[in-house]
Amino acid sequence: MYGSDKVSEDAERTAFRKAEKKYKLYYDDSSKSSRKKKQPKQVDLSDVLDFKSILDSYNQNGQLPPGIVAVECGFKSPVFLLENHPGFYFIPGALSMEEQSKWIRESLTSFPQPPNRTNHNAFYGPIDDLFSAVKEKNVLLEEESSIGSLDLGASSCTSNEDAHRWKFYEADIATLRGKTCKSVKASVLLRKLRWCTLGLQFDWSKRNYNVSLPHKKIPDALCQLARRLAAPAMPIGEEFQPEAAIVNYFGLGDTLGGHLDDMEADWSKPIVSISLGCKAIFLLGGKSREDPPLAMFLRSGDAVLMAGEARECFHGVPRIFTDRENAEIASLDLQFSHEDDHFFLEYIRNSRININIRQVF
Ligand SMILES: O=C(O)CCC(=O)C(=O)O
Repeated sequence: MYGSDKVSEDAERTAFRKAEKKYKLYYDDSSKSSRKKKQPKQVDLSDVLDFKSILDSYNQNGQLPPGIVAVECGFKSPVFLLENHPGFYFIPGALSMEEQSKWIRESLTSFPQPPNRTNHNAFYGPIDDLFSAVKEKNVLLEEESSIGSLDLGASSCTSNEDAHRWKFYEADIATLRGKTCKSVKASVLLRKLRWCTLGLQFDWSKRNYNVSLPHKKIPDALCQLARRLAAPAMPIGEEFQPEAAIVNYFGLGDTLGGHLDDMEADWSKPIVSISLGCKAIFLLGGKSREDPPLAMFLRSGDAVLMAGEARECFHGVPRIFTDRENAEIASLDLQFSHEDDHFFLEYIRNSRININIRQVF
């Protein structure tokens, strides 16, 4: 599904593509030439379904817009279903602030740790302790194998599949050595982190789960959370078995093109999808890209389940909002108000994280 922004001319014309283009971040041409900060083009958001305001009015007067059904499933808020999209469940505010903060921290520290793979593996090989390296302002340098490595100041060691070797160095050592070898700041690598995989590792090139790749089990606490969230969409008497998860990281302007999640054997089991950080627009289409998708906001702490027929529906994320007014992360800010949490705060103020957990077999 990554790279699916590269679409053929035909795909440009589909209803799904049109909606993606409608909500994608574009900048105002008029501000381009001026010295002023680029201004995002205004976009009409009046068609975007807002489950937060639907919940507010439901709590006040018990009314729901046509086509939306509310079900009590033991969460703090009702779960919303869409009559036109059987198998789709929206759980507003499913995660407490503490849970959100916990999973943001894990997504930036433990989740991208080897043997979990990230989008950086293909080029740099496994990278240890990226987030610590960001805090230390370290720089990743490519070792020149012919002259061996300098041991000075190396804080971690990595090697990729092509036997290139990369190590983090303190910035001043990197400045000296960087004249003769390739280098990249840890902060740049974090900004360019797009995904990591937990549990069974997904092989993007073959679009399947490669059970022979080394992997760690999904942490128990995340499995428990996923089981609790999945319950409304599970076949009666069965419990969700989390076997793999993909963590998506979005920065300003990043999108996830329309796609299907069809690599799992049994589509009756839901995909549990958790939103953290800045607010986003999610598009839920139909079985064909020609079906006009429904746009909805996803806020930090919301969870979505896609099971059964909804598993056959195209979906994607054309937009995240990082401006203060639209990102809606004021309460999350407070969770990271301690000085030591400065790096988490800086990251999440401009980013969104999605953790989607799957039962593969
Ligand atoms: O970011 C999201 O909310 C959706 C993620 C998704 O669709 C996926 O990873 O398959």
